[in-house]
Amino acid sequence: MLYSFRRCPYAMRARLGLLFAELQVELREITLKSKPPHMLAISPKGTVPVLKLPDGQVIEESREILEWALNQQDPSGLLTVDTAQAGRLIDRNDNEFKHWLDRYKYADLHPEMSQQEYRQNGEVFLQMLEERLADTPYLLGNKISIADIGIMPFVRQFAHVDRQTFYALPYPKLQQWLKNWLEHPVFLQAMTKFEPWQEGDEVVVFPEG
Ligand SMILES: N[C@@H](CCC(=O)N[C@@H](CS)C(=O)NCC(=O)O)C(=O)O
Repeated sequence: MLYSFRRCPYAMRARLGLLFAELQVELREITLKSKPPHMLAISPKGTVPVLKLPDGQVIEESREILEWALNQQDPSGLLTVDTAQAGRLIDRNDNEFKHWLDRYKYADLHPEMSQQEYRQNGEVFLQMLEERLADTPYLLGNKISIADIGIMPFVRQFAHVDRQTFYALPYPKLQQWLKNWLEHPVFLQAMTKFEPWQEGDEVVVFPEG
């Protein structure tokens, strides 16, 4: 069972992992303002995504959910890459890029630097992604890997702070990579809308069908 929040990039990462792994889960959409007591009971840190497995094990880090899903089955070969390198890219995303992304997005809450400076700090990571995409359509080569789906939701969030500014930056390969992702059927499926879950609701499965 997955507790998820549609707009959360970490939850998107988990949902993308489940979809590429072709796994189906019971989905409980939440709102961050009103987290279900059962979610907090199984994962007191109170962040989404949270995955509870049938054996009772709880996975409460998006990256671990992504890795767990693809380790169950990986029909598209997202792990058929240098996984250590993929891990380093996701580390940089989570530890470095996310820091600047949050400040860029909520610059008014962090007046120590200007929004432009936050954006430029975030662009160090984007520049590195652009270089990776110079010769291949995906971050680790010619096919989608765990790095692409682990990072894509965060680049999307960065772009959507100010789309006009993002698409005017000198990162044509990255812009195309993001555009392709935004139209990718698996991403569109990951963004299916669900009503917030309440105790007593009928089971919702993800993906549907
Ligand atoms: N390290 C966690 C971070 C998850 C996270 O921070 N999720 C945010 C939403 S995007 C959240 O649930 N925040 C709790 C809150 O805002 O109350 C992971 O990778 O799963």
